[in-house]
Amino acid sequence: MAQVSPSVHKALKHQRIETPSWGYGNSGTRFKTFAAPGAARNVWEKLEDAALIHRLSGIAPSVALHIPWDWVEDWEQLNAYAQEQGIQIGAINPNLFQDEEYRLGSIAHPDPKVRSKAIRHILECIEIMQVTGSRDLSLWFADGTNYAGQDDLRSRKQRVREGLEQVYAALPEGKRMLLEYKFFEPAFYFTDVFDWGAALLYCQALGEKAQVLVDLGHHAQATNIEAIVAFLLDEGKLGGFHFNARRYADDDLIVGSTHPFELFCIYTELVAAEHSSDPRAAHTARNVAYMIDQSHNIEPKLEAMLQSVLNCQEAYAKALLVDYPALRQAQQHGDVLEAHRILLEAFKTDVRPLLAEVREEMGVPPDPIRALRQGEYLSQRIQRRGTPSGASGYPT
Ligand code: AOS
Ligand code: ZN
Ligand code: ZN
Ligand code: ZN
Repeated sequence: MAQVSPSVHKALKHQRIETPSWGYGNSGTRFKTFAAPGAARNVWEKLEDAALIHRLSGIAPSVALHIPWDWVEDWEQLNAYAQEQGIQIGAINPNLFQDEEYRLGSIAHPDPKVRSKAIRHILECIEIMQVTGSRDLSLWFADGTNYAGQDDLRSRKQRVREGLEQVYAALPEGKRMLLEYKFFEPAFYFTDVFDWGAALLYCQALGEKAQVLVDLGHHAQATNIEAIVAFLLDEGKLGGFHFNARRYADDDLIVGSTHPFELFCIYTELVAAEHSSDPRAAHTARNVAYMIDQSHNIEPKLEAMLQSVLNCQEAYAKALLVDYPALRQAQQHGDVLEAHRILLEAFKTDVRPLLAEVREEMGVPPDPIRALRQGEYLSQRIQRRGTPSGASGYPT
């Protein structure tokens, strides 16, 4: 491989990927959750696992929490524990879908009492963010309807808007709310925040502290996600990602496992924006929250999470190798295939030796997967934690 500029090394050392607490515990599909030996049983163990992924990769220093799955009485204590482990608590995700009352939705529910309950829970999450020092409130609403006529769509839109306004008003300076869209599931006829355009409109109406969150699994087949990323960057409205892989629907599998070229193209948009002369796009790109949102059912949890972090690292490394000035020139000249080849050149580069070098410079194992497999990490966890039971998701 040709000499790589020191700025590429520097950028790779500064890359950050946040892992999700829910990826360390037993989770599965609606059919079955298989029990994983040694899986984390509570939030303390999830933090311990997130810290291990950071020690092995060097680029995963924070973990997103989901409330109330990760509820504790004393948030100061949890925060101190995270710091002791060498990580930080990242985005806070309220749960607006698991309670009985949410059968018809949360902030879009026809009953104002249910809407208030949902808002109270989100406000409680903002309080938690104050203690944990989290910057981002990560909002995903399962709200939607299953049948045409079930509810009035314009009224629902207005309820969502009102609810988001209340949340926005309670958001302290320096904090952000990231609004995640999803085109279907669990609702199958209509979803209230159904695409990036709807999310963008809500965020634009709210103000600067509201930005869009792009979950790679939340798009219809063949949607050009990198184009959405470019558009949102240019509008100053890309707040963050939920990385995962999708072939069919919201598969939540290891990011980069199905469409590595798509992940690379997404990263090229981000790298280009970071270095762009447009201050808004550059500022937006530098503040993007890179988060993983995966739920592994048959894979060993730690290895699946580590692999995901490393796949993001590989995609980013390749995006950094793109010859952007040459690319712009080819674009300017209308040289269709030269422009395309410039991207492919970087995509086809084997960056593994470069990454091994960078990791040595960072003091982490050059081959983190091998280090995880050879270390006693999993066997120690199995000894200590046993096999926390999985659950059948499907009534039998
Ligand atoms: C659901 O499909 C969304 O991707 C959510 O972001 C997420 O999976 C859930 O809220 C876990 O916190
Ligand atoms: Zn079926
Ligand atoms: Zn998500
Ligand atoms: Zn999802």
